[in-house]
Amino acid sequence: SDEMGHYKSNVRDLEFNLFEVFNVQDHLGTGPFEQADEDTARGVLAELNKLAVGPLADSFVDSDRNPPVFDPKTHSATLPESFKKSYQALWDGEWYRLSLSNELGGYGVPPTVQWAASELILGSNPAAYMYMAGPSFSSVVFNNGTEEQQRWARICIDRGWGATMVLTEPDAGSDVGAGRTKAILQEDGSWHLDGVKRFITSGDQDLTDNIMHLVLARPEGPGVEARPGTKGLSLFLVPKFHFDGETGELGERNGAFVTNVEHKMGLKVSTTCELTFGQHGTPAKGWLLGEVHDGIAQMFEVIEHARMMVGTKAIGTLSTGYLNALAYAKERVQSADLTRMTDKTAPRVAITNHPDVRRSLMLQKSYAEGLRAVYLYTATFQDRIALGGEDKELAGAVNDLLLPIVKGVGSERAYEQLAQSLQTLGGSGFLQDYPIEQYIRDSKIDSLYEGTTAIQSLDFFFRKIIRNKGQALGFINGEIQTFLDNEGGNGRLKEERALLKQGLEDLQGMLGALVGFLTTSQEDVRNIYKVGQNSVRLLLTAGDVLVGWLLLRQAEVALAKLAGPVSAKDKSFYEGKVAVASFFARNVLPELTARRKVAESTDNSLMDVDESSF
Ligand code: ST9
Ligand code: FAD
Repeated sequence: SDEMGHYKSNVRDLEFNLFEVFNVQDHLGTGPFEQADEDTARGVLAELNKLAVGPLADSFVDSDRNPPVFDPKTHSATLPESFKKSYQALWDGEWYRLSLSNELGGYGVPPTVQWAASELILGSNPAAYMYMAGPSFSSVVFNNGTEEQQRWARICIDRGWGATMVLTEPDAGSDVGAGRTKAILQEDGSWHLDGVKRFITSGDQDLTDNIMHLVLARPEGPGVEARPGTKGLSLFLVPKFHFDGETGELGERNGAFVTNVEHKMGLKVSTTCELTFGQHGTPAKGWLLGEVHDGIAQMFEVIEHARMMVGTKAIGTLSTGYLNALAYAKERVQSADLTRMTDKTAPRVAITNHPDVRRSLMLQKSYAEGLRAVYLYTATFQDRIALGGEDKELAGAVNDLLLPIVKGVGSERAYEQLAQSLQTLGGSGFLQDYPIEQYIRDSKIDSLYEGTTAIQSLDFFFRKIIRNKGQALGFINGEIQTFLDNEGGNGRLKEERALLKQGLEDLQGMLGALVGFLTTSQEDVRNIYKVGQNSVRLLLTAGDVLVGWLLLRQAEVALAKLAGPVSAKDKSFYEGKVAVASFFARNVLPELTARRKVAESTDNSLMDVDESSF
């Protein structure tokens, strides 16, 4: 399996989403996407796919077994040669341009197509994608920076420098506002940073000549007002090496040093660094981004993008996990067909014939393809934002609502279902001869960083639903309702549509219960705990409704295609779409009724259990 390369992509399904379900070709060639037409988009996927299944995937295993080496004397991390080759191939293809605006050298490709392309990199070699994020970080610097900082952003892009997002400290993880790293104003207008950050992705590496750290710190100085929590944080640009702001030529080493590289469960080639500022005899000089104290909001421009990236990474990994399991199952012969279980002379069959293997494979397919549809559906709202039409504001709110689902549900279901992919291989799944054990290790991080699942669920309920007054949620609800009323599908999928209707009602009921807890918390503050007990349940349930709905939308498209002439390959593909939508509706959606009952009957007995009794 190593010779073949680990990565099994699904370009057919990406194209199905883009051009048959969401019809992104309708706005290609217009406005900001003037440079790109459907052929360009298909060409991007085809070209990148070659790289993803080939040179990019090549170092996936080696760089897990031979992870980066940290030298504490020089504060530097050295990456494995195999990985550097993969990275170089990605960089040389100039794929970083995909996510840049036209102004900064981009290709005018819409977010939908960008994310579809990103899945191919993230499924093949996610760390390479992250090391290549310097140019996208530079766009945030460009959008928020002073004129001088905009020049720096261009230098970062032209020279291919790396970049990091630096929030976390030992005592400030989920609670970013607890951060203590300081930035002290200097007479020349720069700032000296002082403190220790940890878990910083790409904090050091030997792929790029320089690294631009985007650091949240607490400003101190005359006229600077100190404020508690996240609102008292500012964003500073702290380069690894100083550089000439006109030419980009490198100067002295700045005083931000990597003081440790963590040993991890997975995603080992992505360095996770302790970063110490100003404690090694050299000041760590930084510059305030845009000369305004608005750090957390500026950083959230990066975070929103990174959360979308993490969800897409998880979903891309699940997809290749499922396709590896499927390929194995088709070849593996074991046991007789269940109908002949008592006949000891019966022929042995491929395990795809066993009902339980089929159940598991179809559930993997449900989440791999359903969640792919969820992240691409989300990206359609990013397209609308970029197009800047009248519905731009609503599109922004809907994108915000969907991000915790892409990130939180994507990562949780991917990890859960990858365990099923491994199970499909029997004992062989446990071996390092196959990629699935590494997929599981590499994707576990996705439910942890960029805000844990619990944090995503609180964001979803309090910020994206309550604070938004249900506007974005109401919009999606309307979309699903319209779908239910239209009765598409050539008279088929009736029962499935009824199951989706019930699922949507269960979600509404669950949400109603949580809103009730929130309302009554004004009289009894402890009622808010009942929201906290159910927020992850709500998030996962919303994810299941979206998966169920989008799979059924896909099935309707597939049925329409099947009514006309189709190739044998497309026939299988479309029949698979109908089968997976029906399976998910019948096997998963009915579970939502039980979950709703659990939520509705929540009391606070859990909160009354003494800690010593756990
Ligand atoms: C990390 C990195 O884990 C992992 C991988 C890195 C890979 C790097 C490569 C990435 C490649 C892609 C990057 C591309 C770059 C971009 C390109 C773009 C073209 N939405 O609720 P409040 C803001 S890094 C937007 O009171 P608390 C907002 O300004 C570490 N904004 O919060 C708000 O003010 P207002 C990740 C939001 O109670 C303000 O925050 N760490 C949102 O003070 C305060 O809000 C985490 O993710 C939002 N959803 O603090 C931390 N939410 O309300 C997780 C808040 O006035 N913890 N704001 O608008 C949290 O998220 C917490 O909820 C908290 C709470 C820190 C926000
Ligand atoms: P904690 O916040 O201590 O959480 C522990 C547990 O408590 C979790 O289960 C959490 O869900 C739960 N919990 C905490 N608060 C609440 C709450 N209010 N309600 C309910 N449950 C709660 N950070 C960066 O700044 N830049 C990076 O590049 C970066 N890369 C990383 C790479 C890796 C490999 C890792 C492991 C981490 C990285 N991080 C990075 C840090 C990452 O974002 C944090 O680990 C994450 O935000 C969680 O913080 P924590 O680890 O301190 O966990």
